[in-house]
Parts: sequence; structure tokens; C-alpha cells
Amino acid sequence: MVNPFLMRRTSCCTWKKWYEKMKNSVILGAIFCLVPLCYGHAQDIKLGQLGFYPQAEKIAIIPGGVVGESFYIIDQVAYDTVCTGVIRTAGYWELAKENVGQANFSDFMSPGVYKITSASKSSHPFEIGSHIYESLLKASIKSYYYQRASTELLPIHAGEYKRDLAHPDDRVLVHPKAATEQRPAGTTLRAPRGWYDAGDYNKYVVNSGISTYTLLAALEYFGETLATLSLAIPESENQVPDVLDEVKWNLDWMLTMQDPHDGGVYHKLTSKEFSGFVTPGKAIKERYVMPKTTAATLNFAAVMAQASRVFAAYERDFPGFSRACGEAALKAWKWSRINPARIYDQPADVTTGEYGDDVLSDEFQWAATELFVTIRRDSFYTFINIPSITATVPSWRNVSTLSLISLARHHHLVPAGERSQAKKKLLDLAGRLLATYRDSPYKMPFGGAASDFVWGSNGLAANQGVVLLAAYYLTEDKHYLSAAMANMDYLLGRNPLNYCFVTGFGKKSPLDPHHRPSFSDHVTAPVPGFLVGGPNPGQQDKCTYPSDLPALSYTDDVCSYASNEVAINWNAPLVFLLAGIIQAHGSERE
Ligand code: G3I
Ligand code: 9MR
Repeated sequence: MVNPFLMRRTSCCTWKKWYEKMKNSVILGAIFCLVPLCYGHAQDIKLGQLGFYPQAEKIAIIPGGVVGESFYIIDQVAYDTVCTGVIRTAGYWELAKENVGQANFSDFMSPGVYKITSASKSSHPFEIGSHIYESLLKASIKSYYYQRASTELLPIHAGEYKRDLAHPDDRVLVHPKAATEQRPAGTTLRAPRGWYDAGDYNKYVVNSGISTYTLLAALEYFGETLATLSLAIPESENQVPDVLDEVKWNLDWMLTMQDPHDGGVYHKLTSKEFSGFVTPGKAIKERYVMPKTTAATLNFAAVMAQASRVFAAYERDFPGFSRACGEAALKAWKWSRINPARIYDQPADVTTGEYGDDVLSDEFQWAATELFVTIRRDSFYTFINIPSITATVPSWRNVSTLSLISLARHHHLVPAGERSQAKKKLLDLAGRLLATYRDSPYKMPFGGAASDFVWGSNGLAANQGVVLLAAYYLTEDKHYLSAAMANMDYLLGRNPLNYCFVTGFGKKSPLDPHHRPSFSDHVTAPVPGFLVGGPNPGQQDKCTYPSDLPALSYTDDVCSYASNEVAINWNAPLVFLLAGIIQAHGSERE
């Protein structure tokens, strides 16, 4: 156990000798400590609002800060200045039109609660500690429980967010455009369970694909951290990791979306139009399955292949499930090979989310990868064709890098001669993110280009973190870890808006997300643990925004589905990022 007093004396930013002499003088001490506080009420110094691990890089961003300017770390219990430092790097961020200075106090490692101040500015209070992300990790996974369709949420699991059973989805209609000889229009199907996609109540296979994959990949990578988490969900008493029980809720639904007659997978299960802003129980429009598509079928094949290998270890708990997933994956793959370009064509009477994608080479490679890793058949490996993979930050539309992430985790399966190619593809992408991190005024990989500010930009920042963590776990090079953690800080408050973008966490977080359950439940606080979409200059919702600048195009208004909605594919990389960071700091906690 480290003595915090010893650490305080030996590890710090610059200690001024005269301050060292005077620090026992109550009057001078008070003046020294309180002057920055008196002028610093604005809390406009930005940092990850959940704080820092003792050994981690610690950056706060001081708006208007210039090189040479001093900053102070103030202990919030003793009201004592425990460390002073100077800004050594400053820069201009065009996407926020902001001059900022970086306060780097990485060498200050004493656990405690502090504020950082400069001449006229101050931060929120923050912690330095070894358990800063545990409750956030749990909440970010629990968010999926709150998205469950076809079940009641009981007070013992959901507290004030309890609700009645809704969307049983036991009589879903086959839409005329999805009709086949065996299942003519109007046929009713059972397709219960699954997670609501986002702020709406529909269930989309494509977006379920990357979301479910990322959660299972988090378990494959960070089982040590995730397998023992208790989430207070209905299955918490069984012998299976809660995160896996949660994922199974969605897999059970996905399996129902496969047409047993041919193996193809319906693109989505949806009402024809979005429901109003009502509770799940009041959103009672008829629900339909939409035409089978290659994108949905390949997403399904990839996730079922992955699920088959993960659930193989739980045969006793779920007899036959692993095998059923594997068989479903193979059937879906076969269908996709016969129907390689069934692109989603939204029927004229349907207006809900499209998740349309007409480039399917990446989905083919990803599905082949998951099938190869699980079944280990050479023909799947040949199909992947590693040299042809274009590595990009993963998104629901672009899944090529999911192949690399799975191959990195299972690199012993890749033929030795080609292992380095797969590794290089991943590290080249991670290297580009690292370069942006080093040069950026906010010292982060995210926001290197305006194109980062898409619909769901926060999900993109989290997915950059996923890539960097995969690179870290492949190489053990800590630079990748620091860069991933910088994006974590961005999402938790080190951003021009000073927002912690996860509901219910941090000092300033979204209160009015575009999330029907949060809006309609009569509880003031939104359902916790959700990452909102984030700044998006597209502003497609036409709400009122404070600015048109890419990094400032965010409004905490329920109206704003283009910047303030929640979604399962944005929370999943948050879970991955948190679990990976916590696991990386495991030894620090012991
Ligand atoms: O691909 C183009 C790119 O070439 C172009 O440079 C860029 C410029 O803006 O746009 C890119 O397309 C964007 C597309 O996402 C792919 O990223 C579109 O502009 C953008 O409007 C589109 O946004 C999607 C949105 O639905 C509207 O379709 C989001 O990614 C997607 O997350 C979101 O998903 C919705 C579901 O439909 C319904 N449920 C809620 C969910 C979350 O908001
Ligand atoms: O609520 C919908 C949200 O989940 C979607 O992401 C978004 C874009 O498809 O659409 C939202 O619904 C809006 C619809 O598109 C236009 N009329 C207003 C709806 C929200 O109140």
C-alpha cells in the first residue's frame, strides 16, 4: 500500500521552493490556494469528469491557455494547493474555433479529489483513484437491459425505471415486400426479445450486428474484467456472466429473424412509422418484418459464428445453443453466397431507419472471418483475403476492421506467414489515430478531421478507442492505451462543450436525450448509462443548436435525434473501451 503523503511530496508537477517553505502558513497557504478559486467559478477547464487513474496520463484543457501560463491542483478536502505546473503545449482547434492550452499533470499521482485552476478558470472537481470507471462500466452494460423488448422491467432490477411488458412481438406481420411462397404477406411470426435500437422501439438486424459483436468481443478480450460483473438483471442468479445473459436476450431475437426456409435474414422488425414519444406499452402500432437482405444476413452470420464459439463454454447452461448459432451462421452464409447483392429497398409505406448499405465486401470478409475463427475451415480463411481488407474505424456500415480485431484476438489461428499482414493493417490504422492524438490541441485521436463529426460522432470516438485498445493488447505498447484513454476523456468531458456525454454520469451530462422511454416515464432523470450521439454539424433534425461548428453542433434537447439520441451501437464501443481500460489498470488496483 502506497503512503499518499509520501507520494504527495515526491511526485508532482513543479513544486516552487518558496511554496514548500510557506505551505504550513495558514494565511499564505489560504491566499495561494484560494485566489485561483475566487476567480475560477466558471468550471471551464475541461477534463474527463470521472477523473484519472493514478498512473495515467492526465490532461486538462484550458481555454485561452498559453504556453508558460501556470495552473494549480487544489485538494478539495484540505483546500490546499498540492501541485503547480505550467502549460507547455497550446494550439488552435479549427473545428471548435478555440485556442486552448494543455495542462499536463501526469506526474501527480496522489489519490484524492481535486480541482485544477488557472488565473481565472477552474475545472469541476475530479478524482484521482483506481476505481473511477467501475460504476460507469456497469451502467453502460445495464443500458441494454433497459432497452429490452418483450418483457416487464421489475423494480428490483430497474428501480424507478420499471415498466410493464411491451412489444411482445409474438404476432409480427410479413410485409408484402418481404413475402415469399412459404410466408405470404400477412403471415404472422414470433420474433420476441431483442433490444430496441435507440430512442425508437424498432429492431434492426444490421445495427444489432456490430453492437452484439462488440459486446461479445469485449468479453473475448476482457473476460477477466467482464465475466464477474453483477448487473442486477433477472438472470444475475445463474452461473453465466451477466453480460452474456444480456447479449443472449438479443441473440434470441436475432435467431427468429432468419427465414428457416432458406437461411436469409429479414432486414428489420419495425412499425411502418416511428411511434410517438410514448412509453413502450403505448407504442402499439403493428410491427412487420422487412425484406431479407445480404447486409442483414451477413451481419447475422458473423455474430452467430462468434456467439457459437463464445457460448461453447456454456453448454451446460444453454444446451444446444452454441450449436444452433453455428448452424444458423452457416445457413446465413450460404444464402448470402447465393444472394450476394440483395440491397435494402425501403418500401414506400415505411419510414423508419434504413441502415442501408450497398457496399458488402466488408460484410463478406467479416462474416468469413468469424466463421473461420469458429469453424477453422480453410475455405473461409481464403475468402477473407487479408491483403484486400481496408482498415477503417468500425461503424454499422463499415465493418472491415472487425475482421482485424477478431484476427488480432485469435492471431494464433492465422497462418504464420500472414499474421504480420493482418497485424500491420490494424497497426497502420491505430498509428494514424496515434499521430492525430500527438498533434491535436486537445491531445486526442478524435476530431482530427471534420469528417469525424458524423451522426453518432461519439460512437465513432469510442470505436477509435476500440481500434487503439486492440492495438494495445496486440503490442503492449502503452501509447495506444493512452490515446484510447484520451478519447475516453473526450467522451467524459474533455471537449469544447464541457459535457460528459453519458447520461447520469459526470458533473454535466445530457438531461433530455432523444429516448422515448426516458421522455415518457415521469422520472426526471434520463435512464442512466447511455452515450448520446454527440456533435453532428449535419443537424438533420432541424433543432436549434448553439453553433454550426462541427465540434459544437450538439444540443441537449429531446428534439435532437441527430445529436442527442442514444443507440446500442454507440454504447457497445463504450463498454469495450471501459472494460479494456479497467483491465489494463488491473495490476494498479491490486
Ligand atoms: O456515407 C455518407 C458519406 O459518404 C458522406 O460523406 C457523409 C456526409 O454527411 O454522409 C454519410 O452518410 C451518413 C450515414 O449515416 C452513414 O454514416 C448520412 O449522412 C447520415 O445521415 C446517416 O445517419 C444515420 C441515421 O440513422 C440516418 O439514417 C446514422 O448513421 C444512424 O446511426 C442512424 O440510425 C438511427 C436509425 O436509423 C433509427 N434508430 C435510431 C438510430 C440512431 O439515430
Ligand atoms: O425518433 C426517430 C429517431 O429514432 C431516428 O433516429 C430519426 C431518424 O430516422 O427519426 C426520428 O423520428 C423523427 C422522424 O424522422 C421525423 N419526424 C420526427 C420524428 C421524431 O420526433
